[in-house]
Amino acid sequence: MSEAVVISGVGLWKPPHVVTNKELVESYNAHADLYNAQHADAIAAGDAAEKPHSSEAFIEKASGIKQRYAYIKDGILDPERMRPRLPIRDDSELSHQAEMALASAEQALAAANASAADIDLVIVACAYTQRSYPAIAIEVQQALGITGSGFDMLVACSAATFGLQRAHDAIAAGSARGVLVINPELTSPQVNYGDRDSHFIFGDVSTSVVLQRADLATSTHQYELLGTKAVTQYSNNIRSNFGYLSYVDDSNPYAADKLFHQNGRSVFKEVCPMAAEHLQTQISEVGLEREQVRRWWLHQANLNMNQLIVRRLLGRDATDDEAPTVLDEFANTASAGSIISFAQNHEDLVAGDHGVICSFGAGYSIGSLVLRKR
Ligand code: CO8
Repeated sequence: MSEAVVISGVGLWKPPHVVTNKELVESYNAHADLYNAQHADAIAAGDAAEKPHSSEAFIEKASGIKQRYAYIKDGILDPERMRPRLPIRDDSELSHQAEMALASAEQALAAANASAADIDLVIVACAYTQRSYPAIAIEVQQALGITGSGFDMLVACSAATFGLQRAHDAIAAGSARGVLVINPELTSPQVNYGDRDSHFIFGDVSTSVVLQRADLATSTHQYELLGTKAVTQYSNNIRSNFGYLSYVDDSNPYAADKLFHQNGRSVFKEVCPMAAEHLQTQISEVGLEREQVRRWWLHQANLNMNQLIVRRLLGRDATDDEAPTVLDEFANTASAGSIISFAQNHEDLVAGDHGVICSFGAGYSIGSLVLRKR
């Protein structure tokens, strides 16, 4: 029989800068005015579309987002730039994403009462890595003095839960005693801050989780994984065409299709029922009833989306205690959202309480883990 696996520690690192909806809307509107003035003739001739103004009221009502954190704020609010001014570091320096990763990883190790010697595998799981190789995970592994191996994996918004599943399987199969799963979500360089439909959606953050063989874990708060479930179904409704082929393509490597773009309405309509059904199946598979789940640490893309999913699942609204919201403070942090929710809302559970971590997003991809507090 395979060993029981527990989450023994979690870490959350917030970037130092806050960008409010007000700041973002003011800069976007100034950018739109500039664009419209510069393209006045083309707009009048019907050859270009006018950029309409954004609105704080719309953003909060449509998404529940009030602010987001930025790793680098400089440049984002400049109407003539609309992207962070991220200094490129020398190859000999610690990379930006490794720095973010380390900040949350050290917290997770401390919470797990664990050290580098307890970890055999480092997985960096997120929506983008800043380079193809060497893996950010290997850079972090070296910085922490961990022996064993490390690799990066990209599954957009479900990278964290898919990474946790990989970690669980490695421990259950006996190939690792402890695994560090890190989500350094540096989303701001991929946001099109000049696009009204998506300029407000994302924020930067880093989260980390330590998983261990249950008999080796010594932390105060431990959560046994009763089951993990990951599914994907191809969709073009959330897409970024940025990639290594940009070098051989003579089109603009910075064009809007190279950045995050989506058909948000379709995503909303298609993903909500998929996520509700996935969660229902997942908890049934581990022998639980919906009302036995004490807490839902849901993906944080959109407040209305989460409310709809919970309503479909429970047949009623959930309280914030049952399904905590963090996207008002953090916005959508790609795969880290459900882990932030877990990080901030897990210590009050008592032994025997059940909870579910769940993500959903581009791919489409849905990942979930059923936990029981020990
Ligand atoms: N200000 C004012 N008005 C606006 C704005 C704005 N900023 N944006 C749109 N409007 C207008 C529209 O033009 C539209 O006007 P009209 O009715 O006249 O056509 C009206 O408001 C309504 O627009 P929408 O239909 O687009 O509005 P919705 O109510 O559907 O809300 C949302 C838009 C918030 C995008 C919503 O559809 C949503 O959240 N959908 C789910 C999206 C989602 O979860 N996506 C997942 C993306 S994350 C992911 O998978 C990971 C990717 C990797 C990370 C990427 C990091 C960069």
